[in-house]
Amino acid sequence: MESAQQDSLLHKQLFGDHFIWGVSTAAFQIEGATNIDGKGVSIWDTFTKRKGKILNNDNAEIASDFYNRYKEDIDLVHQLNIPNFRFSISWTRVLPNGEGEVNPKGILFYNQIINYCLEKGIVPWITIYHWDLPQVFEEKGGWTNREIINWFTYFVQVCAQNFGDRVTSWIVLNEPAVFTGAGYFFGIHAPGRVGIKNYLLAVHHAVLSIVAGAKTLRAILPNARIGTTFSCSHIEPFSNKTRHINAAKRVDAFINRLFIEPILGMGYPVNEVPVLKGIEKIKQQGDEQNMQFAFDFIGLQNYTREIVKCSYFTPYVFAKLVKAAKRKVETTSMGWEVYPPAIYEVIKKFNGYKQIKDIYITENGSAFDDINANGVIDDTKRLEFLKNNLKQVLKAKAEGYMVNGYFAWTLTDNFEWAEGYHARFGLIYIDFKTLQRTVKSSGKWYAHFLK
Ligand code: GCO
Repeated sequence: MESAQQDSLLHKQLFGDHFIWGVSTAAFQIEGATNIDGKGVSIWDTFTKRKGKILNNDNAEIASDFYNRYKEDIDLVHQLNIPNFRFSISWTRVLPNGEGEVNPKGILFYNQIINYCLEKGIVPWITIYHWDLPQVFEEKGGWTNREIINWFTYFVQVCAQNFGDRVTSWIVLNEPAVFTGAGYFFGIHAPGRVGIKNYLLAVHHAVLSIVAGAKTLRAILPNARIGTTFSCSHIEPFSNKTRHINAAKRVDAFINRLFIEPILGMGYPVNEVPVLKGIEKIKQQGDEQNMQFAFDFIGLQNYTREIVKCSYFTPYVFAKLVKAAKRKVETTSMGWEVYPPAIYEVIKKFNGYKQIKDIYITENGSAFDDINANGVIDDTKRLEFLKNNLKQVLKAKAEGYMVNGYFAWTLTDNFEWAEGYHARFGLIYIDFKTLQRTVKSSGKWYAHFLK
């Protein structure tokens, strides 16, 4: 396509030779095959069976059928000139009971993915945990049970021992703010639990597990590059009234600072969010040392910005988000504002933490209602989103901020959690009836850009 050539301000070379380009995926969203070849049940298998939890009551039993079509999809990664492929390991596919015996067919599946990537010259990046906790553990409290640290450490060990001879890039877990907040406080994601007590326990155990997992990887694979990923949104107050500014600070603490700061040795942001003092009661002796790790890189995942208003009716945070629809701004089909400068702002913000050694954007993307016109998917909005976000990443880089990688979310349309199949994020279109794949204009552009 000529558009990439014409866009002289956006050229791959401008990012430098060492910039890491990739695409990200997650096991539960793509694999399907939820109960074959010995796979055990995860909290998402259970949650998707509950009526009314997922839009249109969609489930992920087939998803994009990556389990059966991984070769075709990795061929597409190759065809799109994408050098790095990020995927996650389904815990219950490799450990059907969460712990104990491994499932050889599960190990084989991920070995096949890794080997096929390497055969195609693609670097595999493993996310160990992308939200699909074994249901057996949820029955014992899941992330609210401190035992999770041991369960998770064992899972990390199994992954490191089985895949670490060929995989050097590791992400311990994905977006703790989302799986604790949506899963244990709001109940809109699996396991669907609510309440501040569950939430604070889940948060603290997630921090300890991230660090325990990272230390385990380091011990088994001393040469691995170890990172972990955080969701982050650019936060702005509704107006410059003090109460809105303070509300924005509180939301920022919850959304952006809650996990990175303890891991960097700064503790929880209790000044802005006093309810986090509740974690003090949960903490045990020695936890302080076990909350910190010097990650080789931090993965930032950004999609939008949030505008925050003070609200005394919302407990704990005393703030609410002003929906993009109300603000009459352009939105994606997730209802999120299209606001590319957000990615620049989060890069800048995280550059403020001097202890961070390296920063990659490990997810960024957009969902729009694509139209398949006889096999042509002209997703102009997604293409513009991609280009405009890359321009902002480049701007950050040009201004001297550390950012050395970009992974698009995501390869193919997939199962978007509570949104089911309604939200299409892929560079590649999937007809969910035939499972046929068609590269969208955005995918063609990315391929050309990466050439
Ligand atoms: C996340 C997850 C992805 C989502 C994506 C779009 O960031 O929430 O990592 O699984 O699909 O972000 O919502």
